[in-house]
Amino acid sequence: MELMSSKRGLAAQRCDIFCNVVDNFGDIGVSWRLARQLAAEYGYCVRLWVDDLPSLSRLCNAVDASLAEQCQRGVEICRWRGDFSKMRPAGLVIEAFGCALPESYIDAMAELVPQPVWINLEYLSAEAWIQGCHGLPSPHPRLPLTKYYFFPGFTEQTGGLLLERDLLQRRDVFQRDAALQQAFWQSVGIAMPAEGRLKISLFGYENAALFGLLQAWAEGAHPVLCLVPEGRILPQIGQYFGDDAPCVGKTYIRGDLQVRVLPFVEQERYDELLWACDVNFVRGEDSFVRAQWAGKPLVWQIYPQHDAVHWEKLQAFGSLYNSQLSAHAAESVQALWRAWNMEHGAGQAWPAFAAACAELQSHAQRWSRQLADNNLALNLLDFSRKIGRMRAFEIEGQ
Ligand code: TRH
Repeated sequence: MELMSSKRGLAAQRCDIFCNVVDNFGDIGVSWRLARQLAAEYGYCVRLWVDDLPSLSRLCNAVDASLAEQCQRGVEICRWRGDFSKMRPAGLVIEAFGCALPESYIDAMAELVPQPVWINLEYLSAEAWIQGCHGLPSPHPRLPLTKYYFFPGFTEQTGGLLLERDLLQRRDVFQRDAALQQAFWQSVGIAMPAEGRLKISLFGYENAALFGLLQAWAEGAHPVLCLVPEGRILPQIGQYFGDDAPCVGKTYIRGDLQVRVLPFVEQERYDELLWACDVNFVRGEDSFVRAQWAGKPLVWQIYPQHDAVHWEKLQAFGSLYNSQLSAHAAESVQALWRAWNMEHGAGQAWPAFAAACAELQSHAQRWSRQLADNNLALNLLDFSRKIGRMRAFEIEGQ
């Protein structure tokens, strides 16, 4: 690790990302994705400071959770430590989701000239108010430092969404190429699903609406293959099929429904699951965005917040996403999303959604292309350069 030998000048193109894992995989999922992209596509030397390495090792199996420092996929991964006073901060500092930087690191930032660009990467929301808050400064109460709020989002007035440079191209190749799809299915231990079977990936939190939904699939008009990555919803899958030890590799069958339990795969491979399915149930933030890039109909289980503000977020995204759909398709999406998030009535809402799938499919493709022009990593670097130029100008003027 580099010591703070000089207080003048910043090493070029270095970025520190700080991630405090609150729960699940969203915080680290977004931080890891951004870190990889800044390193691979923009040549940044990225250090990712994370307080929960076991969670990261689920997204990238090569990560050894016992190591304090290691390099994976071009990113220096460091265990979040107590004392940062001897650390030279990078020129670009990203605090993921307001995770509160260590005081000793903030003090070190304040001593640098020019100061690092300090960005708080916020949670994603489609609510209109974020457009007015995106890019706003927040002066430090004690030190001569400013932090900037950077809001991901769906409109041009926001920071956009994380999207790797070649993702949509790779998706299109995959979706056209049966051999690639076959290789994917094989890699998760499944023979290429038969034509005409609706493939549904199901990644979610515990949800009481699951039983009705599974019943609707079992009794429905189309044969369904449901792929469930190992995780929080799995015990309920077991409960529905009368198995108190559901685990990876198991298959359950009822009526026209077949359920397969998949391993939790590495982050890059999860995209392939989304691309290979016809409908994707996703949750939180990062899988929700990836499902949009997959260009397939999706059902979003929003991360529930105790003050219920998630309902407004769900509504805000629904209004944007559904505005380009016919009335009956929009209604079917709204009804299933509401039922899934209310944990009641998803089975009843399913048939209308399934009937609208052809329209939802073309809409999902259009939607992904429409969003692709607003690239978060690019916007973030442009923003940080703008702040950097402003700083240099201020110093010159002193
Ligand atoms: O895991 P999530 O529910 O994460 C969160 C957190 O709860 C967080 O605190 C909250 O603020 C946020 O949601 C809104 O859902 P998310 O965001 O979809 O993250 C899941 C990550 O796991 C994502 O990067 C995709 C990845 N993943 C894999 O890498 N392999 C897999 O097999 C699966 C199913 C997911």
